[in-house]
Amino acid sequence: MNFNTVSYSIIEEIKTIVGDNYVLTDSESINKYSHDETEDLRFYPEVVIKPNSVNQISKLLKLCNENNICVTPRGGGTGLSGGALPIYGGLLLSLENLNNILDIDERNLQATLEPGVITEVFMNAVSDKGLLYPVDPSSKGSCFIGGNVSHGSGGPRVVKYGTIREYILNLEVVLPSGEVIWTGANTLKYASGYNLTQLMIGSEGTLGIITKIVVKLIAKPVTDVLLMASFSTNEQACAAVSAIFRAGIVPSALEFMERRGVEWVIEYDHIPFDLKEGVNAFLMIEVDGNNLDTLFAEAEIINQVLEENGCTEVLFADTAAQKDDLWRIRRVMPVSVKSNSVYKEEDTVVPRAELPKLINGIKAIGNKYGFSSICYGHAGDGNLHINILKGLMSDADWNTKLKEGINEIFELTVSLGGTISGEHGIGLVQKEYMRIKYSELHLSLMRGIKGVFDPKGILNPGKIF
Ligand code: 2HG
Ligand code: ZN
Repeated sequence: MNFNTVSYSIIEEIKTIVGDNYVLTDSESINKYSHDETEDLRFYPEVVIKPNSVNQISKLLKLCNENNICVTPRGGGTGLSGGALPIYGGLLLSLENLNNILDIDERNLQATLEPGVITEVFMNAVSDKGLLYPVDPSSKGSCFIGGNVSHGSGGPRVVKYGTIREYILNLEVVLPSGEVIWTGANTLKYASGYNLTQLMIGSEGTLGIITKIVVKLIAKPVTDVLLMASFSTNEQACAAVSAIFRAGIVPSALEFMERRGVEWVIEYDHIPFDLKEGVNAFLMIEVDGNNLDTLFAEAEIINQVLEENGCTEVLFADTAAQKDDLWRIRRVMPVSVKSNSVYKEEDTVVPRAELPKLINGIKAIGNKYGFSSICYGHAGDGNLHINILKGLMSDADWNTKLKEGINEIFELTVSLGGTISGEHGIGLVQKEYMRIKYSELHLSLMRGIKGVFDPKGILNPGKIF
C-alpha cells in the first residue's frame, strides 16, 4: 500500500488542530505505541496524536484522507490480534483522552460514554447505581470500551449475558472523510434499514473512529454461587459443558482450564489452591441471580450433571476470598502461561457440543507437528483460547511447521461448524487464515463494505484482509 509519510508541514497542521502537547514524535512515545499485547510484534508510528474532541478527530481524518496518510486507531493497547499496530507507520490515533462517562440514564437503563473509558471504571460506575454492564474481558482493568466495541469483545459472562453486541445501542462515528454520523438509535429495537451499529462492532477500526458509545445496562444480580469441578481428562470436562445447558441451567460463567495452566498460574501468582494428583482439567461454573435458594437448587442440578459426566470432585467457594482466588486463577492464567514460553495464541470457537472433538483434535495436531499447548477459555460459549508453546521446538520448526499446524487447527474448527476468532479479532495475525473460513465471494463483499466507508483505505490498513 502506498501512503505518504507525515511531513513537517503536516505535523505543523496537526498541531494547529490538537495543540502542540498532543502531538508526540519523541522516541519514548513512538516506542510505547509501537506494540499491543500481541506476541512480541512491534511497528513504529511516525507520529502519535492524542485528540481531545470529536471535532479534532474529524479535522484530523479529513487532513489525512486528503493527503493519503494512514491512521491507526488505538484504545488501551491490550489487543491480541495486532489490531492497534501501525504497520504502515503514519499516524497513531490514541483515544485515551476521550475518557468521560457522559451520562448514566437510570430511567432507561442506558449510558453514554467516550471510547477511552477503561472498561472496569465504567463497570464500577454503573455498579454503584445498582446496575450491571456485564462485558468484562480479562483485561478489564486496562482495556478501553472503544477497543471492546471494535473487537466485538466477550469475556466470561457472555454465556448468560451475551457479547458486547447485545449492549451497544448507538455509536457516534467519524468517517475517514471527516463526516460524523450516529449509526442507529438509543432504542432496544431497530428494524430501520441496514444496522450500521452492528457493522461497526468488530470492524477493528477499519471503517471509522468511534467517538461516543450508547450502552444498554441491566439490573445487577444480588448474589452468585461459584464452583470448581475437577476431571481426569480434558474430553470429559468439555463433554460436561453442553450437558449442563441440556439440564436447563444457564450459568453466568462456565470456564474450562487445563491442569498445566492451573499449575503455572498458582506458581506465578502464589494463589492458594490444592491441585490434586490425577486431575487434568477443570470447569469453573458460576450461577447468579436474586435468590440464593434458587441458586443452590441450580448448583445441585449442576452437581448431578457433573457426576454423571465423570467429574471427580466439586469444590464450592464458600467465602468471598475463595471466590476471588478461583477467579484469579482463571483471569491471571493468560499472563502466567505467556510468561513461560514463546507462544502463539489462537481464539477458536465452535458450537459448544463440539468442544470435546476440538480439544482432542488440537492435542493430536500438536503431537503431529511437535508443539504443546495450554487451552482454557469460555467453554460455555464453545470458545477455546489455545496457547501454542514453543517450548523445546527448534526455531526452524517453529517458523515453518507451526503455520501448518495452525492451518490444521482452523480447518478442524471450521469443519466443526466454528470460526477462527470468537472474541480477539482478526487484526494482523489472523488475516492469512481468513480464507479457511471465507470464500473469495464472502471476502470481496467485506472488501466492498470497506471501500464504501474508506475509499482510499487510510483507516487501519493491513488489518482483517
Ligand atoms: C481471556 O479469556 C482473554 O482470558 C485473554 O480472552 C486470553 O490471552 C488469552 O489467551
Ligand atoms: Zn477470553
